[in-house]
Amino acid sequence: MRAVRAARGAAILAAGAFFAPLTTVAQAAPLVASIAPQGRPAGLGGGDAAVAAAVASARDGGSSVILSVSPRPFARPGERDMVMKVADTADPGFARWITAFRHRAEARGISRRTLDAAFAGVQLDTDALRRDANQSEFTKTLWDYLDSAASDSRVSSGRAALRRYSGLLDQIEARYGVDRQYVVAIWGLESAYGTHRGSSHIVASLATLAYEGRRGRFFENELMAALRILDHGDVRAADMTGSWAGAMGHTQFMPTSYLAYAVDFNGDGRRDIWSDDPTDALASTAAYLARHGWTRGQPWGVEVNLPRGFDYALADRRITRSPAEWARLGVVGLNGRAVPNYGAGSILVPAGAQGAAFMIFHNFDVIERYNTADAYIIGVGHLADRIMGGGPIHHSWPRGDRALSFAERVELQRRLTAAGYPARADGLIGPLTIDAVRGYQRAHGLIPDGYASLALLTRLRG
Ligand SMILES: [Ca+2]
Repeated sequence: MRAVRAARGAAILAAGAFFAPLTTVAQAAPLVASIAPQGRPAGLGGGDAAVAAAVASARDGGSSVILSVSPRPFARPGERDMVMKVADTADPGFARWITAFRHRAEARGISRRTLDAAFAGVQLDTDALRRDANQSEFTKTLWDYLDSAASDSRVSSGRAALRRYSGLLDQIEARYGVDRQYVVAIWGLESAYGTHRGSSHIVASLATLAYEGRRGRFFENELMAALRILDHGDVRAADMTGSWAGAMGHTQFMPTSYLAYAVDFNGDGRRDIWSDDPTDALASTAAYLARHGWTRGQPWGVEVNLPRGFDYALADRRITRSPAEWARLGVVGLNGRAVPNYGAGSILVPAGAQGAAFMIFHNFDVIERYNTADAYIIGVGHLADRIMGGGPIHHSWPRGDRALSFAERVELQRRLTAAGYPARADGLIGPLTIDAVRGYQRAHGLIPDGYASLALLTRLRG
């Protein structure tokens, strides 16, 4: 995300995401169900300033995406401060923290009855602590991520969901103006169409992460939101389950996002995103996208052919042109003709000149509000296309490349800086780093595609 977009995109990230744009995705565990890169539906995370800051710091970059446990958006603060103490479940400090927190919650208007029910039997969630500490240690490339995001089974399950819920999706589309395949694709990535919604007790997980402190303020804010939901009666504390970092239900809303965007679509008086029936969750997701400016009928992006000799300096999110203007520069659809006029678009080359190129539109930015990782956005968009019958991405990826580790990204940034191309050494490949890479490439006669590859690092090492 890049600094510029960070503020905007911040909304969706929830727990921690880190998200760097695209080339690699790190994850702490195999992609089981959700595939969101660990950023949390930001939007879903709400407009919390702390999140915005975390996101801003997280997203400088271009080359790697941190996926979380379930490749789900989970905003990650960054891999640097992953060190953590391991506390045991009987930690007396945690009990004291809960007591103090309850006073703060009561002062904020949460009823004692809700607090009693919410904290009954709550213990430190060591699983959440462990995952929080480990989540960004593994790295996955964009192409590996996309292979999973749009696997044959995820595509066929998505098509089945489209048929099974066609009536509901008709109503949701009519009400919110959000194309159904995107709602279904988010559902597919977030919880494998509801089959992996998470079984962590949300209050215990959030309390643990708030107590642990590394991102205490963020999680306390989410915990407070969770208690408001309980206070309102939408769900019982025992049924408020989700992922270890607080994302809940079919489309993994963080509590603050739920408060801001969830809807009661079936009219039973409760905004229920937790139960087997996905009605409210799918409508809430559409409401979320609508609220962030979804343009009906506009694709997230389309794969394009770049002309020989294309000036890669133009492949920059900050540069937008109409499809007709791009066509004049030789950028056309896979059929060789100008891309239809979907509005202004920019060119994205997530793996540099050796991989696929896309013309992305405003809806790309809207999906970004759900999770800022470029890999996630491309994953949602591509899965949506596949669900509607589209084919695989046409161009190949540099599959021989592996993802840079965090230490290697930092080393790359240090070496670029030392070579006269300033890049903050934070391990996050964002606009600043991409610009530094381009500067170095340009000065050395390389294609200035901004791709932070291992080959570039090797070259910098001399
Ligand atoms: Ca309902």
